[in-house]
Amino acid sequence: MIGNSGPSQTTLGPSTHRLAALGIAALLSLCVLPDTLQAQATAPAKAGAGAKLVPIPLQLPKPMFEGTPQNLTVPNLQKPLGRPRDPFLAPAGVTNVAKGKKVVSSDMEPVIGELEQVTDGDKKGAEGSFVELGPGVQHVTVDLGAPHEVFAVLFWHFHKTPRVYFDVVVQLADDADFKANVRTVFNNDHDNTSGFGAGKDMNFVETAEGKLVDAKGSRARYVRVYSKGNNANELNHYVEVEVFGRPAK
Ligand SMILES: [Ca+2]
Ligand SMILES: [Ca+2]
Repeated sequence: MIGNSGPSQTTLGPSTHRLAALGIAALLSLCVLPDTLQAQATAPAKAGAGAKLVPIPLQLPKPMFEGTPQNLTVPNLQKPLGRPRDPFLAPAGVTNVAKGKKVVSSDMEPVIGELEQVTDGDKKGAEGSFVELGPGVQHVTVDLGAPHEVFAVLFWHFHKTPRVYFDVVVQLADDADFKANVRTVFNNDHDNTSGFGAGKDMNFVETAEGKLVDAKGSRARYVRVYSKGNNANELNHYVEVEVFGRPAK
């Protein structure tokens, strides 16, 4: 692409000019390199050699507020990126396999809403688009119906106003009881108050982009997201959980 960078090259006669042009092309390709490395860094580990990686097909809801406020007194809080998140790459054909799938929870009788809303595709931040679960440690668990290769888990707790949900833990498992082959792919419970071990991930502010967790192509049928209240109250809210994957071979 850079080698054929426009009509100026066709007018170059003497070889010195051509060498100068090649030098510039080399410099330009060096400039491009960090982006390439970044894209590789976000690529799932188990994509397979030579697999074509493309951005997963995200459909984000409308933002409910501008920017990210700086006055949240939450420790270990991730700095806002200040721009849209980088595309997340996965093999072509990977889709949200959680849409419409069955959801169970530690609170089977939500305070507000129904558990079906967790996978109904409605990701709006407004009232009426979230499920409210009771206080303390709660989870929602999506049954994908069959084993899948899971590349990313994307979820929104609540994004009407800037909020931080605590002790967010994301797990994958082979069985509904989370006893077989349980893998933790995200954990920001630093002091282990939820009892899954001390997590090293950072707290984050909810936005319309949702929180995207790299699941690295892990094979699983069940996806569980825990939380333990938020900086505004002790309750737990879920707008949507999406799982980007494909049926396991
Ligand atoms: Ca929903
Ligand atoms: Ca904690």
